[in-house]
Amino acid sequence: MGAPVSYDVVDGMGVISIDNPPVNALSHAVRSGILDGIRTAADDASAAVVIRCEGRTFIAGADITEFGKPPKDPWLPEVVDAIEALDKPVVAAIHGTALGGGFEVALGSHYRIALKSAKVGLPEVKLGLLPGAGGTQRTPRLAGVQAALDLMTSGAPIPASSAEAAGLVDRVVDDGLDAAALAYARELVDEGAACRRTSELPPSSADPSIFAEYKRQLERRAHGQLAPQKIVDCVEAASRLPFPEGSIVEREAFMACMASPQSAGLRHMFFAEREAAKINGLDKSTPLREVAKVGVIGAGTMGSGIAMNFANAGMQVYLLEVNDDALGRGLETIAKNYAGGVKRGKMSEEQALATRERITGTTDYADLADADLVVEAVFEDLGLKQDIFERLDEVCKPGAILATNTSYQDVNKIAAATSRPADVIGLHFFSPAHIMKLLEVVRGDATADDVLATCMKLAKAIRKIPVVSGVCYGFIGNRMLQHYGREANLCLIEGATPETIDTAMQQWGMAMGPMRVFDLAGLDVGYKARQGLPPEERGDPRAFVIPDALVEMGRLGQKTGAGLYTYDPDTRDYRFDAESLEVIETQAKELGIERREIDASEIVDRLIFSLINEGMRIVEEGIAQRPSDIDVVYVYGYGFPAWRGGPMFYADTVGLDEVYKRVCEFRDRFGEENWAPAPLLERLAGEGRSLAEWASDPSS
Ligand code: 3H9
Repeated sequence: MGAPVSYDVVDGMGVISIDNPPVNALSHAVRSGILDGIRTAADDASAAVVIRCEGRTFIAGADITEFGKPPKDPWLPEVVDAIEALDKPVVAAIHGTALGGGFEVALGSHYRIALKSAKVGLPEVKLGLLPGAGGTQRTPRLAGVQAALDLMTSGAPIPASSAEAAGLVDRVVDDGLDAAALAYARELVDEGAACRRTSELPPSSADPSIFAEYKRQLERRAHGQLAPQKIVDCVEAASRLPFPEGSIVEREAFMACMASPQSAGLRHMFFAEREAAKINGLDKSTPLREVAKVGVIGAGTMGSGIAMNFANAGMQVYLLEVNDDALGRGLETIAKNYAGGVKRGKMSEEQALATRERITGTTDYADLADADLVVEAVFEDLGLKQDIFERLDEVCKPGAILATNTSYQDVNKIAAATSRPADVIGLHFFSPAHIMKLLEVVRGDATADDVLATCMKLAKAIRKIPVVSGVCYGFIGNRMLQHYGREANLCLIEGATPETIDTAMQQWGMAMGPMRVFDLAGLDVGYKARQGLPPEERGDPRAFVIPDALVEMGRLGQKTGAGLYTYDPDTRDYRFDAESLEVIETQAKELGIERREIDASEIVDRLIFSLINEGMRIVEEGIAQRPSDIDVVYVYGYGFPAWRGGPMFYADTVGLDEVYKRVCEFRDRFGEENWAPAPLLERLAGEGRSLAEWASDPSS
């Protein structure tokens, strides 16, 4: 392998080229190479220097795989300072994305030129970190305090044109970046332009009260997270202190973040998300099927949202319903959603119209004859789904992928209704389907490799994060959720209130407490499912008598203005009312339960450890390919805090012996039926091994 950084003199300019696929991350070799290039340029006859990259992008940041390992000189701050200190103009030429440490290299350069299609950003916060190579000190000096805070605490990249407007980029070109960068360098030399050193600018002035206020806002938007708060401290330092002193504040804050479990969790999630897209045992050269035309069956909330995903990605969609009324309602929902997107500034009126027009409503299966993929999204009735698949088998062209959006039903039984089970797969979207990132891709026993590979690729095209699941009741996410939901309901009847449960879980980091989630989803959903089962199959009555009683009173949840909480019809503000409390107390009394105080730690442990225990079974059975896939499901589908790394990573941070001990305590208190420890948990705890160690060799 050649060196990842080269230095050449082109037209009298020193050119430092970085070629470190796939994203030119700042590995040790790259940092050393850039420093060598700068030192060479300092001593040669070049008039100025251009820093550029090969491949699809400018530097995408520090090499995340090196985090957690012993640091090796030169550190990035040293490299960036050396760039800035050079006595000849340095121009950074940006294409693709200049992110994190990559953008800091550009900020250390004296001038920045970017392709119009490029984006720049400081996304360290998404890894529980902050820019650690001068970014927190240089950004506010160039763009002002407010813009710097927004850029760094959101972590969202901005287009080159916005960066230019903010003073972070000097020139934007449509194409021909290399030539334009050389010409820019020549121009600077001819003009005798100064080596513009951002570190020499005075501290960026700001009203000191802005920082406390910004921190308060972050407490709401990024509750419990360390890095965003530390970013504010660093920017505050940049508004007050000379650069070298501000840099010391930055370094200390960076090290504190790097050592935090939050960053470890978020870094785990970064790799888990990318790992989830990989299918064990599947040949990388598996040919893919082409998907340009998609059919969606069912224009309810799910079907409409699913249709939007494909239309947004430029595909032609046929949305099928049984009659014109139902179809009209679905198309109306879609129109409303797009209008909302326009209102929120997500797309222009024209874009919304053009995208909507890619969705055609139909009541005729013949319109699906030439679809490359059909997604069924009707309600959860196995017989109905099997009828639909029988019909699809008759009308669809050979090679069409036939997918079901079922949340619970047996994909193998649905596939068996067709003469082509190899073409059948589960594509389980999460509500609202046009927004939620997660897609469970359910591999049936007969699903063909190319169908699976095509769906994984397609998921990326529609901007979803796919996770493969085997077939079982509820797949990965909902199978685990049953246990979480059961414990939440048991805490409720045993003595907690909806508020104490939700507060405990939200304080711990869940995006929304389970009681509000139940109300949002509708208490009638579980009620109807239970009514369809004989009483002996409904499970532990203590876990459902309260929601059932509320449903029978007409309190179905948010949609009827009351469920476990009552809701303000205009603001959707919620509060716990006396009627709900009465239902809870009456049901407890009827089952002979004496209600007691339940503290937050018991609530959190019961809910989270029940998830983990079931997750252990799911990995051992091979329903999930690896523990980290479960983490992706929970973070992107169920509002689990990413900074805790998902439930399985969290289990390792607690220690499996501790998790096992707690599960055994709950088994002894609450019974074997709900709390039998998963065999894998018991074994690994006994062996003193972590789940991560086991995952690296699951046969051991
Ligand atoms: C930082 O810079 C700290 C500094 O401030 C201070 C230091 C002192 N390192 O995402 P993709 C791999 S913190 C190592 O699928 P895309 C990735 O794992 C860093 N590896 O491609 C994957 O590997 P595989 C701040 C990295 O086109 C492959 O590249 N920077 C890194 O969809 C392709 O990735 C960031 O947080 C990395 N930095 O998206 C940027 N980045 O093929 C993080 C990627 O084996 N990166 N890989 O699975 C991204 O946001 C996206 O990767 C990017 C490309 C937008 C660049």
